[in-house]
Amino acid sequence: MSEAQIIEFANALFEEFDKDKNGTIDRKEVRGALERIAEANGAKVSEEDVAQAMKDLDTNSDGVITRDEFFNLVKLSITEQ
Ligand SMILES: [Ca+2]
Ligand SMILES: [Ca+2]
Repeated sequence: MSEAQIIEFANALFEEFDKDKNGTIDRKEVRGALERIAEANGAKVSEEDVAQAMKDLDTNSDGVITRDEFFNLVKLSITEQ
């Protein structure tokens, strides 16, 4: 994937997670996203799952995930493969 494709992909994903379109992903929105993924696998989302996802995504620990934080993680997870 080229840099531009990664950004486009991350942007689309961010828009999908950011349900209220306020430019950040909060804990509730993370939970919603996880639940959708879990549902597809017939699994349940626990508080620990949400907490772990927040820890991974919210790198400055201010309780919300900004576009930059999200992009960094998407970039990292794509380029590591
Ligand atoms: Ca939001
Ligand atoms: Ca943050």
